[in-house]
Amino acid sequence: EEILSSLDTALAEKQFVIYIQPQFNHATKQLVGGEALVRWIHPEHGMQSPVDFIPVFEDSGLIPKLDLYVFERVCEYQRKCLDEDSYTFPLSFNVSRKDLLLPDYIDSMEEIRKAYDVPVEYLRAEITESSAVMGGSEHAVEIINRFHELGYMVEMDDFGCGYSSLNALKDLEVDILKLDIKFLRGHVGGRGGIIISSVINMAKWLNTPVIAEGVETFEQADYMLSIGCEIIQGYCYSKPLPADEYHKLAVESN
Ligand code: G
Ligand code: G
Ligand code: MN
Ligand code: NA
Repeated sequence: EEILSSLDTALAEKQFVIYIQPQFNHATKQLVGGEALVRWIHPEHGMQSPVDFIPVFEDSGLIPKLDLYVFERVCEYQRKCLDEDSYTFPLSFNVSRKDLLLPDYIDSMEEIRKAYDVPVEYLRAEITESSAVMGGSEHAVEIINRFHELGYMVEMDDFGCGYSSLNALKDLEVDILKLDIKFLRGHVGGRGGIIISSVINMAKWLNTPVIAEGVETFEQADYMLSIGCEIIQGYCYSKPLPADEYHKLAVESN
């Protein structure tokens, strides 16, 4: 397609930027970190959503290139914080299943991280439960071990949205669960509430902190806090922000 040939150009011309969605501790109202989310500022078509273009990058085999570009922007931003500020919050970045099928993907990440001299504790890899399972759980275990050897925390993204969340959780020793609460659809009670509080309990037994994603109202945030989940990422606090706006927020909240 036309879009395909333009992907390489777009990367070369740096038409991609990172937005950062802040994460808050709802008990203290403090900002505690954020997730980097890519945006494509297309010269003719304007801002494109990753929902539309990530699948195209995955199908065309260009996704590792894009994800490494995003990872580099994250390292660059963290370097800036480390230089300018007395504190730096950890940032999560997304890793595609296709990235992890490349044997040297993590080596390439490490080259970038070292070039920017960012300590590994400021960087957290998000993998989705579906990507973990679809690559084969043995492979996923290897990947997670590799990240752990290097000192990265690994987050399981979109937990609860796939077909085999529990299976993935059984096999994969991730450090943080990102629980998408979108399926509550506005109200906090009912079957959805029972399922969510059970997941929070299970995560406690597994000693795995949970970040609630897709939290749209403070009623939902209060509910999550009441069942033991403090960390909130969602529209109730903030949409994903341009990096400089996120930075202002981070500086203010410290
Ligand atoms: O806001 P949001 O629309 O940003 O993101 C939509 C989807 O695109 C999410 O599932 C998210 O995980 C994915 N996504 C966002 N940024 C990236 C990225 O840099 N790399 C990959 N692989 N996926 C991303
Ligand atoms: O990587 P992941 O699929 O988790 O990306 C997060 C996605 O969720 C992004 O598309 C982001 O814009 C979106 N998102 C973040 N907060 C909210 C929210 O409160 N409600 C909804 N509906 N989507 C959200
Ligand atoms: Mn994510
Ligand atoms: Na998610």
